[in-house]
Amino acid sequence: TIPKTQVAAVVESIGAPIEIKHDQPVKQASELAPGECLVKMEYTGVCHTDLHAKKGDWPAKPNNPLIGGHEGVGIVVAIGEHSERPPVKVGDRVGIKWLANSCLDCEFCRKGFEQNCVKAQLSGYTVDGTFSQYVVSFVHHVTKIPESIDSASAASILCAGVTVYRALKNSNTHIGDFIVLPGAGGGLGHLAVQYAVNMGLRVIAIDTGAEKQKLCLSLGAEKWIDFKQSTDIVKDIKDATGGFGAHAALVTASASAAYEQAVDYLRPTGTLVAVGLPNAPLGANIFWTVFKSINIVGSYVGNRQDAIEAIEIAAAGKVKVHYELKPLNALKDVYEGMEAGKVVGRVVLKCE
Ligand code: 8ID
Ligand code: ZN
Repeated sequence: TIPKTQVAAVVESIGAPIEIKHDQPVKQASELAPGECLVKMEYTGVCHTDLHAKKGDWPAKPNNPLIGGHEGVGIVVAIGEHSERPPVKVGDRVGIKWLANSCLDCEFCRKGFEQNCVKAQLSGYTVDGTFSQYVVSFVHHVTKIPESIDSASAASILCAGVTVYRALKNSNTHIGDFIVLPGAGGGLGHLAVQYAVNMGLRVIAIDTGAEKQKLCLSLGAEKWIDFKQSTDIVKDIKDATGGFGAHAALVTASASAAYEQAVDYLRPTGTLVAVGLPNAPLGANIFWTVFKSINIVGSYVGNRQDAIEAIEIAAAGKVKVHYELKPLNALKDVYEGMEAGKVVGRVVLKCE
């Protein structure tokens, strides 16, 4: 039976503190619209995007009061009546990603850019997210979770994993190429290291601190650069790449400083993939961008197929989320740790 109320982490207004509330309503089966499903949450990862949402520091503002969270796994407990050919059924274990729903009929959806649909609904931003016990999501966009991966290990693939997986597809790289990963010790970054190594790329990890260094090197990065200790990141990267610079940079750092030198340390024809989301201008020198034939691309989460591929690779054991498990009511502390750059890999919360 579905309870009438639940526990959820709520942000009442932009910048307000996280409150753990015990009286949040749960939408009942009979109240679900066609296409909606109710998911009983098991685990949810905490993404830096959730912290941006809590702070309201992006130009597009979140809904408030807001239940954040957009990389979660749970069980479908109800499906809206008259849902058209639902690809999931009650009892299925599914993932909830940032892109909660899209129209599937516009130009962008048809071209596989579901994330750019003008009617896109975003989990934990424009619709309530996974920092709760029950979430209303959408049958055509939830991702089935393969049996061979447990829910806590799968959760962060639904945002961090799919995002860097898709971003690597956008990086114009091939086996043997060098890729620089600023932010490599964080949630997205440590998964980028692993998907990149799986592609046969040679990874140069940039982040800070001994723990993140150890993690990145253990995951297969060939070179580590501590951005707080290096006096010349461009030289360090050129030295590590035979003097030419890297073929690609995939920036997952949430600070704009991490973007500043990318065009300088890329080799001619290299690609800068922008993923980390500071609300700031991209400070690339136009002359060198042109003169070196540099590509600059933005890469925004992934579509349904990217999510399926990213989770299957993880389920096959080729990519593992390095996470610390905490209760839902630890969210406030997790945000503080994240703000201070202290989260190594990911934090995953148990939703009950
Ligand atoms: O679709 C997208 N493009 C997408 C999807 C999901 C998340 C974008 N994001 C965005 C988030 O909103 C956030 O801005 O990616 C950014 C990173 O998310 P995250 O991986 O969840 O954050 P984190 O775990 O805090 O990791 C960030 C890492 O960057 C390092 C930090 O030390 C941390 O390990 N870092 C920073 I801050 N400045 C750096 C610098 N100058 C840096 N690393 C290298 N050089
Ligand atoms: Zn995210």
